[in-house]
Amino acid sequence: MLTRRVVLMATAALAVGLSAAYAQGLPPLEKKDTYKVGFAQTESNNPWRIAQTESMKAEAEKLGYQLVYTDAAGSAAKQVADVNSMIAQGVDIIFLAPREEKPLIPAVMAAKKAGIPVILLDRNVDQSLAKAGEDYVTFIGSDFIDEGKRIAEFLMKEKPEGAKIIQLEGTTGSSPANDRKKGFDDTIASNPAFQVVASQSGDFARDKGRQVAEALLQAHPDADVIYAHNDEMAMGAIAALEAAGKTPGKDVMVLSIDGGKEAVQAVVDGKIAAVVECNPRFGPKAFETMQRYVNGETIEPWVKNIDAFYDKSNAAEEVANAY
Ligand code: GZL
Repeated sequence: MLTRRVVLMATAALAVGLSAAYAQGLPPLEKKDTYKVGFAQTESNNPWRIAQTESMKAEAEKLGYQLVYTDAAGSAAKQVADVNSMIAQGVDIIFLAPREEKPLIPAVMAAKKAGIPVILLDRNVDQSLAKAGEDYVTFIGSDFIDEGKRIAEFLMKEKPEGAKIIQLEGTTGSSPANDRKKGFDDTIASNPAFQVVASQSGDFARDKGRQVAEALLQAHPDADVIYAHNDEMAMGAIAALEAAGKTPGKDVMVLSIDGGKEAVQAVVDGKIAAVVECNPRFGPKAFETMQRYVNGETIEPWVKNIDAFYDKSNAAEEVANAY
Protein backbone atom coordinates (compact mmCIF):
# COMPACT_ATOMS: atom_id res chain seq x y z
CA MET A 1 0.00 0.00 0.00
CA LEU A 2 1.40 3.40 -0.92
CA THR A 3 1.30 5.34 2.33
CA ARG A 4 1.68 9.11 2.31
CA ARG A 5 5.19 8.65 3.80
CA VAL A 6 6.31 6.31 0.99
CA VAL A 7 4.97 8.67 -1.66
CA LEU A 8 6.76 11.60 -0.05
CA MET A 9 10.03 9.60 0.16
CA ALA A 10 9.76 8.51 -3.47
CA THR A 11 9.06 12.03 -4.60
CA ALA A 12 12.01 13.31 -2.62
CA ALA A 13 14.28 10.64 -4.11
CA LEU A 14 13.13 11.53 -7.61
CA ALA A 15 13.71 15.20 -6.88
CA VAL A 16 17.23 14.43 -5.65
CA GLY A 17 17.88 12.37 -8.76
CA LEU A 18 16.61 15.03 -11.11
CA SER A 19 18.42 17.75 -9.22
CA ALA A 20 21.69 15.74 -9.47
CA ALA A 21 21.23 15.52 -13.23
CA TYR A 22 20.18 19.15 -13.55
CA ALA A 23 23.06 20.17 -11.31
CA GLN A 24 25.26 18.62 -13.97
CA GLY A 25 23.28 20.53 -16.66
CA LEU A 26 22.37 17.17 -18.21
CA PRO A 27 18.97 15.90 -19.37
CA PRO A 28 17.52 13.62 -16.65
CA LEU A 29 16.49 10.00 -17.20
CA GLU A 30 13.40 9.14 -15.22
CA LYS A 31 12.69 5.77 -13.60
CA LYS A 32 10.55 3.66 -15.97
CA ASP A 33 9.69 -0.03 -16.34
CA THR A 34 11.40 -0.13 -19.72
CA TYR A 35 13.34 2.13 -22.05
CA LYS A 36 13.86 2.83 -25.74
CA VAL A 37 17.65 2.95 -26.03
CA GLY A 38 19.69 4.17 -29.01
CA PHE A 39 23.09 2.71 -29.87
CA ALA A 40 24.87 4.56 -32.70
CA GLN A 41 27.69 2.26 -33.81
CA THR A 42 30.50 3.68 -35.94
CA GLU A 43 31.03 0.68 -38.27
CA SER A 44 31.18 -3.13 -38.34
CA ASN A 45 34.44 -3.54 -40.25
CA ASN A 46 36.23 -5.77 -37.75
CA PRO A 47 35.70 -8.37 -35.00
CA TRP A 48 36.18 -5.77 -32.26
CA ARG A 49 33.24 -3.66 -33.41
CA ILE A 50 31.09 -6.74 -34.01
CA ALA A 51 31.85 -7.98 -30.48
CA GLN A 52 30.92 -4.57 -29.06
CA THR A 53 27.61 -4.55 -30.91
CA GLU A 54 26.79 -8.11 -29.83
CA SER A 55 27.50 -7.21 -26.21
CA MET A 56 25.21 -4.17 -26.33
CA LYS A 57 22.39 -6.08 -28.06
CA ALA A 58 22.65 -8.99 -25.61
CA GLU A 59 22.44 -6.72 -22.55
CA ALA A 60 19.49 -4.73 -23.94
CA GLU A 61 17.68 -7.99 -24.65
CA LYS A 62 18.43 -9.31 -21.16
CA LEU A 63 16.91 -6.14 -19.67
CA GLY A 64 13.93 -6.21 -22.03
CA TYR A 65 14.72 -2.75 -23.41
CA GLN A 66 13.94 -1.74 -27.00
CA LEU A 67 17.26 -1.10 -28.80
CA VAL A 68 17.37 1.31 -31.74
CA TYR A 69 20.63 0.26 -33.44
CA THR A 70 22.38 2.09 -36.28
CA ASP A 71 25.66 1.39 -38.11
CA ALA A 72 27.41 4.41 -39.64
CA ALA A 73 29.48 2.15 -41.97
CA GLY A 74 32.60 4.20 -41.28
CA SER A 75 31.04 7.60 -42.05
CA ALA A 76 31.04 10.28 -39.35
CA ALA A 77 28.47 12.24 -41.35
CA LYS A 78 26.14 9.24 -41.40
CA GLN A 79 26.69 8.70 -37.68
CA VAL A 80 25.53 12.30 -37.07
CA ALA A 81 22.44 11.58 -39.17
CA ASP A 82 21.89 8.34 -37.25
CA VAL A 83 21.92 10.19 -33.91
CA ASN A 84 19.54 12.83 -35.29
CA SER A 85 17.17 10.09 -36.40
CA MET A 86 17.23 8.58 -32.90
CA ILE A 87 16.38 11.99 -31.48
CA ALA A 88 13.44 12.20 -33.88
CA GLN A 89 12.31 8.74 -32.76
CA GLY A 90 12.28 9.96 -29.17
CA VAL A 91 14.68 7.47 -27.60
CA ASP A 92 15.22 7.80 -23.84
CA ILE A 93 19.03 7.68 -23.97
CA ILE A 94 21.74 7.39 -26.65
CA PHE A 95 24.90 5.29 -26.42
CA LEU A 96 27.37 6.68 -28.96
CA ALA A 97 30.77 5.37 -30.12
CA PRO A 98 31.91 8.54 -31.95
CA ARG A 99 33.95 7.57 -35.02
CA GLU A 100 36.09 10.71 -34.75
CA GLU A 101 36.61 13.27 -31.96
CA LYS A 102 35.22 16.39 -33.65
CA PRO A 103 32.46 15.63 -36.23
CA LEU A 104 30.11 14.05 -33.66
CA ILE A 105 30.00 17.12 -31.38
CA PRO A 106 26.89 18.60 -33.11
CA ALA A 107 25.07 15.29 -32.60
CA VAL A 108 25.96 15.25 -28.88
CA MET A 109 24.70 18.83 -28.52
CA ALA A 110 21.50 18.11 -30.49
CA ALA A 111 20.68 15.21 -28.15
CA LYS A 112 21.27 17.42 -25.09
CA LYS A 113 19.04 20.14 -26.58
CA ALA A 114 16.35 17.51 -27.19
CA GLY A 115 16.56 16.46 -23.54
CA ILE A 116 18.14 13.06 -24.30
CA PRO A 117 21.20 12.03 -22.25
CA VAL A 118 24.22 10.62 -24.14
CA ILE A 119 26.77 8.13 -22.85
CA LEU A 120 29.94 7.82 -24.97
CA LEU A 121 31.26 4.29 -25.44
CA ASP A 122 34.81 3.27 -26.36
CA ARG A 123 35.76 6.45 -28.21
CA ASN A 124 35.69 10.00 -26.90
CA VAL A 125 34.93 13.43 -28.33
CA ASP A 126 37.22 16.48 -28.29
CA GLN A 127 37.22 17.57 -24.64
CA SER A 128 37.69 21.22 -25.58
CA LEU A 129 34.37 21.14 -27.45
CA ALA A 130 32.16 19.03 -25.19
CA LYS A 131 32.40 18.07 -21.52
CA ALA A 132 31.36 15.02 -19.54
CA GLY A 133 28.82 15.96 -16.87
CA GLU A 134 27.66 18.96 -18.90
CA ASP A 135 27.12 17.91 -22.51
CA TYR A 136 27.09 14.12 -22.13
CA VAL A 137 26.87 11.92 -19.04
CA THR A 138 30.23 10.17 -19.21
CA PHE A 139 32.82 8.39 -21.36
CA ILE A 140 33.11 4.65 -20.79
CA GLY A 141 36.35 3.30 -22.22
CA SER A 142 40.02 2.48 -21.96
CA ASP A 143 42.97 4.76 -21.32
CA PHE A 144 44.36 4.80 -24.86
CA ILE A 145 47.39 6.88 -23.88
CA ASP A 146 48.27 4.25 -21.28
CA GLU A 147 47.80 1.49 -23.88
CA GLY A 148 50.41 3.14 -26.13
CA LYS A 149 52.69 3.74 -23.15
CA ARG A 150 52.53 0.09 -22.04
CA ILE A 151 53.44 -1.10 -25.56
CA ALA A 152 56.40 1.32 -25.65
CA GLU A 153 57.60 0.25 -22.19
CA PHE A 154 57.47 -3.41 -23.24
CA LEU A 155 59.43 -2.64 -26.42
CA MET A 156 62.12 -0.61 -24.60
CA LYS A 157 62.57 -3.45 -22.10
CA GLU A 158 62.71 -6.18 -24.77
CA LYS A 159 65.04 -4.27 -27.13
CA PRO A 160 67.25 -2.06 -24.91
CA GLU A 161 69.57 -1.50 -27.89
CA GLY A 162 66.82 0.49 -29.63
CA ALA A 163 64.59 -0.03 -32.70
CA LYS A 164 63.42 1.39 -36.02
CA ILE A 165 59.64 1.37 -35.81
CA ILE A 166 56.83 1.38 -38.37
CA GLN A 167 53.62 2.61 -36.72
CA LEU A 168 50.24 1.59 -38.20
CA GLU A 169 47.76 4.18 -36.90
CA GLY A 170 44.05 3.66 -36.38
CA THR A 171 41.26 5.71 -37.94
CA THR A 172 42.42 9.28 -38.51
CA GLY A 173 40.83 11.68 -36.01
CA SER A 174 39.61 8.95 -33.68
CA SER A 175 40.52 9.18 -29.98
CA PRO A 176 42.10 5.69 -29.87
CA ALA A 177 44.35 6.51 -32.82
CA ASN A 178 45.31 9.95 -31.47
CA ASP A 179 46.02 8.69 -27.95
CA ARG A 180 47.65 5.33 -28.76
CA LYS A 181 50.10 7.33 -30.90
CA LYS A 182 50.63 9.97 -28.19
CA GLY A 183 51.20 7.41 -25.44
CA PHE A 184 53.70 5.47 -27.55
CA ASP A 185 55.57 8.41 -29.11
CA ASP A 186 55.87 10.30 -25.81
CA THR A 187 57.29 7.21 -24.06
CA ILE A 188 59.95 6.33 -26.62
CA ALA A 189 60.94 10.03 -26.88
CA SER A 190 63.01 9.48 -23.71
CA ASN A 191 65.50 7.33 -25.68
CA PRO A 192 66.75 8.46 -29.14
CA ALA A 193 67.72 4.87 -29.97
CA PHE A 194 64.01 4.29 -30.60
CA GLN A 195 62.89 5.90 -33.84
CA VAL A 196 59.53 5.84 -35.61
CA VAL A 197 60.74 5.72 -39.24
CA ALA A 198 57.16 5.86 -40.62
CA SER A 199 53.67 6.33 -39.16
CA GLN A 200 50.55 5.99 -41.34
CA SER A 201 46.88 5.16 -40.91
CA GLY A 202 45.58 1.68 -41.76
CA ASP A 203 42.09 2.76 -40.56
CA PHE A 204 41.94 -0.10 -38.01
CA ALA A 205 41.32 -2.42 -40.99
CA ARG A 206 43.19 -5.65 -41.84
CA ASP A 207 43.62 -5.21 -45.57
CA LYS A 208 44.48 -1.51 -45.38
CA GLY A 209 46.94 -2.37 -42.61
CA ARG A 210 48.54 -5.01 -44.84
CA GLN A 211 48.83 -2.61 -47.80
CA VAL A 212 50.34 0.17 -45.65
CA ALA A 213 52.75 -2.29 -43.99
CA GLU A 214 53.86 -3.62 -47.39
CA ALA A 215 54.60 -0.11 -48.67
CA LEU A 216 56.39 1.01 -45.50
CA LEU A 217 58.47 -2.17 -45.25
CA GLN A 218 59.66 -1.59 -48.81
CA ALA A 219 60.49 2.04 -48.01
CA HIS A 220 62.16 1.11 -44.71
CA PRO A 221 63.81 -2.34 -45.09
CA ASP A 222 65.78 -1.68 -41.88
CA ALA A 223 62.59 -1.45 -39.75
CA ASP A 224 62.69 -4.12 -37.04
CA VAL A 225 59.41 -3.33 -35.19
CA ILE A 226 55.82 -2.84 -36.34
CA TYR A 227 53.48 -1.22 -33.76
CA ALA A 228 49.86 -1.60 -34.89
CA HIS A 229 47.07 0.34 -33.10
CA ASN A 230 44.83 -2.72 -33.32
CA ASP A 231 44.88 -6.48 -33.96
CA GLU A 232 43.33 -6.25 -37.42
CA MET A 233 46.22 -4.14 -38.70
CA ALA A 234 48.73 -6.31 -36.82
CA MET A 235 47.41 -9.41 -38.59
CA GLY A 236 47.59 -7.50 -41.87
CA ALA A 237 51.20 -6.60 -41.09
CA ILE A 238 52.01 -10.26 -40.40
CA ALA A 239 50.64 -11.16 -43.85
CA ALA A 240 52.79 -8.40 -45.38
CA LEU A 241 55.92 -9.65 -43.59
CA GLU A 242 55.37 -13.25 -44.67
CA ALA A 243 54.67 -12.13 -48.25
CA ALA A 244 58.04 -10.34 -48.15
CA GLY A 245 59.77 -13.51 -46.95
CA LYS A 246 60.31 -12.10 -43.45
CA THR A 247 59.52 -14.01 -40.24
CA PRO A 248 57.26 -12.06 -37.84
CA GLY A 249 58.61 -12.37 -34.31
CA LYS A 250 62.12 -13.05 -35.60
CA ASP A 251 63.06 -10.53 -38.32
CA VAL A 252 60.48 -7.97 -37.17
CA MET A 253 58.76 -7.64 -33.75
CA VAL A 254 55.00 -7.05 -34.04
CA LEU A 255 53.10 -5.21 -31.26
CA SER A 256 49.33 -4.71 -31.05
CA ILE A 257 46.31 -3.52 -29.04
CA ASP A 258 42.82 -5.05 -28.62
CA GLY A 259 43.52 -8.60 -27.41
CA GLY A 260 41.18 -10.59 -29.68
CA LYS A 261 41.53 -14.39 -29.72
CA GLU A 262 43.40 -14.42 -33.05
CA ALA A 263 46.02 -11.94 -31.87
CA VAL A 264 46.51 -13.63 -28.50
CA GLN A 265 46.98 -16.93 -30.35
CA ALA A 266 49.57 -15.14 -32.53
CA VAL A 267 51.39 -14.30 -29.29
CA VAL A 268 51.33 -18.01 -28.37
CA ASP A 269 52.67 -18.78 -31.86
CA GLY A 270 55.47 -16.20 -31.47
CA LYS A 271 54.26 -13.96 -34.33
CA ILE A 272 53.16 -11.09 -32.06
CA ALA A 273 55.36 -10.13 -29.08
CA ALA A 274 52.74 -8.35 -26.95
CA VAL A 275 49.11 -7.17 -27.03
CA VAL A 276 47.44 -4.69 -24.68
CA GLU A 277 43.78 -5.64 -24.25
CA CYS A 278 40.96 -3.23 -25.13
CA ASN A 279 37.88 -5.22 -24.28
CA PRO A 280 34.87 -4.60 -26.58
CA ARG A 281 32.27 -6.20 -24.29
CA PHE A 282 30.66 -2.91 -23.21
CA GLY A 283 27.09 -4.12 -22.64
CA PRO A 284 27.06 -4.81 -18.89
CA LYS A 285 28.97 -1.67 -17.89
CA ALA A 286 27.02 0.54 -20.32
CA PHE A 287 23.62 -0.42 -18.92
CA GLU A 288 24.91 -0.49 -15.32
CA THR A 289 26.06 3.12 -15.80
CA MET A 290 22.67 4.00 -17.28
CA GLN A 291 20.95 2.51 -14.20
CA ARG A 292 23.25 4.48 -11.88
CA TYR A 293 22.22 7.64 -13.75
CA VAL A 294 18.51 6.74 -13.46
CA ASN A 295 19.06 6.27 -9.71
CA GLY A 296 20.29 9.85 -9.45
CA GLU A 297 23.98 9.12 -8.94
CA THR A 298 26.49 11.72 -10.12
CA ILE A 299 28.50 9.74 -12.69
CA GLU A 300 32.26 10.20 -12.85
CA PRO A 301 33.35 11.88 -16.13
CA TRP A 302 35.30 8.77 -17.19
CA VAL A 303 34.20 5.24 -16.37
CA LYS A 304 37.59 3.64 -17.05
CA ASN A 305 37.99 0.11 -18.42
CA ILE A 306 40.98 -1.82 -17.10
CA ASP A 307 43.05 -3.47 -19.84
CA ALA A 308 44.90 -6.79 -19.49
CA PHE A 309 48.33 -7.38 -21.05
CA TYR A 310 49.33 -10.47 -23.04
CA ASP A 311 52.85 -11.66 -23.87
CA LYS A 312 54.55 -15.07 -24.07
CA SER A 313 54.35 -15.37 -20.26
CA ASN A 314 50.51 -15.59 -20.13
CA ALA A 315 49.04 -15.81 -23.66
CA ALA A 316 48.60 -19.60 -23.70
CA GLU A 317 46.56 -19.62 -20.46
CA GLU A 318 44.55 -16.48 -21.41
CA VAL A 319 43.71 -17.11 -25.09
CA ALA A 320 40.49 -18.98 -24.25
CA ASN A 321 39.11 -15.91 -22.42
CA ALA A 322 39.90 -13.45 -25.23
CA TYR A 323 36.96 -12.15 -27.29
C1 GZL B 1 38.89 1.13 -29.25
C2 GZL B 1 38.07 1.02 -30.52
C3 GZL B 1 38.93 0.63 -31.69
C4 GZL B 1 39.55 -0.76 -31.60
C5 GZL B 1 39.55 -1.13 -33.02
O1 GZL B 1 38.05 1.47 -28.17
O2 GZL B 1 37.45 2.27 -30.81
O3 GZL B 1 38.06 0.59 -32.83
O4 GZL B 1 40.82 -0.75 -31.00
C6 GZL B 1 38.17 -0.68 -33.44
O5 GZL B 1 39.77 -2.48 -33.25
O6 GZL B 1 38.02 -0.55 -34.81
